Amino acid sequence: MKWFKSKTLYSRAKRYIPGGVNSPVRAFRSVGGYPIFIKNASGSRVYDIDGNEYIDYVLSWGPMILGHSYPKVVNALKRAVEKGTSYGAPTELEIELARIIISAFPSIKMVRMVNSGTEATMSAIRVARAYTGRDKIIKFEGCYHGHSDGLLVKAGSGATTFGVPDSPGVPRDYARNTINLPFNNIKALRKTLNRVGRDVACVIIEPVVGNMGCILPKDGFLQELRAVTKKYGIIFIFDEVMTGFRVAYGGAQELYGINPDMTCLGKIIGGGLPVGAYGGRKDIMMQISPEGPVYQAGTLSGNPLAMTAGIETLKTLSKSGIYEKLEKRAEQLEDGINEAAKRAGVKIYFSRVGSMFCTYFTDREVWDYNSAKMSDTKRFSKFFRSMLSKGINLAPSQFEAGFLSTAHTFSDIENTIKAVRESFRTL
Ligand code: HOZ
Repeated sequence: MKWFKSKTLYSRAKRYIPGGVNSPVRAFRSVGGYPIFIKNASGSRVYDIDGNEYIDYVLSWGPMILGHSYPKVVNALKRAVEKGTSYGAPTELEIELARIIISAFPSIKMVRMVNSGTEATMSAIRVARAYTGRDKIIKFEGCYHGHSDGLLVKAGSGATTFGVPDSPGVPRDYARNTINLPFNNIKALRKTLNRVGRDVACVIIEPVVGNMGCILPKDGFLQELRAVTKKYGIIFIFDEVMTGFRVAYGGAQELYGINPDMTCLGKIIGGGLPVGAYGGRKDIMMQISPEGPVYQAGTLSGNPLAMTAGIETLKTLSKSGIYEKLEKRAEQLEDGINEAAKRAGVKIYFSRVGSMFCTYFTDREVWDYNSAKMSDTKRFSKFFRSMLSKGINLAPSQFEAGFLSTAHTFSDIENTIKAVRESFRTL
């Protein structure tokens, strides 16, 4: 496989854009080489500028659950674009998307649209602080909730990939109000809450962590979190930017039976267009301006194109059999990768919830940030490069989740497993 054009474009991009990319992990720094520049995408495939074809497991980092260029979404967008691309005024589309979200997530009684997951989490935390009159927040090591100041403390995703989980530029006073605790460790949380429980505005969590690979909550962990946050009057926020409409139609809260106070969404609800949303209990959401005093606004919030793509995507996802189909394909992939590892004698830990997964190169179980960091990232890079050369597009970092779409066929997975077998033999 040749990547001449991508190489040239990357040199050009670096002249104008820091690192040549608009989001750090895309630069391929941790896996070596240069990014492939995408020309177009359709179904389970992406095509690069050099004419190479890949089975895609990045899926724009999650949103494309129906595959790329899903005809219903594309056609609806074509019709919508003719009507104007932004009005900065309310539309019926916003009500429809809000209605669909609220009917899928019983814990959400009201919802506000924004433009990204970062905006959603940042705004939800502001509301939680205003509602409780408290400043401190608790997050978990390796969870990534976007790049707003107070959340870039021991953060996952690119922050972990590049070894700067605590970003310079975040005022110390800000970071001081962020308490970081180990994921899946209820004892550590209890101990902290004993000390400062009444100063904490919210606990924010990725219920399935997709930003240090894919880490599952241990049995009872989320339930315990729900109970202790209630005890201390703390707002419990589920960051379901990745898991919402992904691990189940009603997200991780449906899967694990949790009723958080607030939920953040993004990715899938925009059907591949820039969107985010935060919602939750009515008494909390009524704090938001113009109903209440908490300010949050945005010119492109509720954008008609993003609403249209989101509505069409969620309508399709609500049809029966979709999540069962995703589960079947994901199981096929999991079994194939585990079997290939066994045959090749490569130690891996394959972690998965529904159509979200990660292959760690370690002989231990992965339950938190420290165990995720034990993965052999050099081995991952070698694996990544080998897979890419065989036409399989994985996320270019050990600390990102992989995703499947309804467009991935049985033979796509078979071909992927074949590439995995060959790649494992070379490690
Ligand atoms: N933080 C995103 C995934 N966890 C990466 C976004 C991107 O590079 O597009």
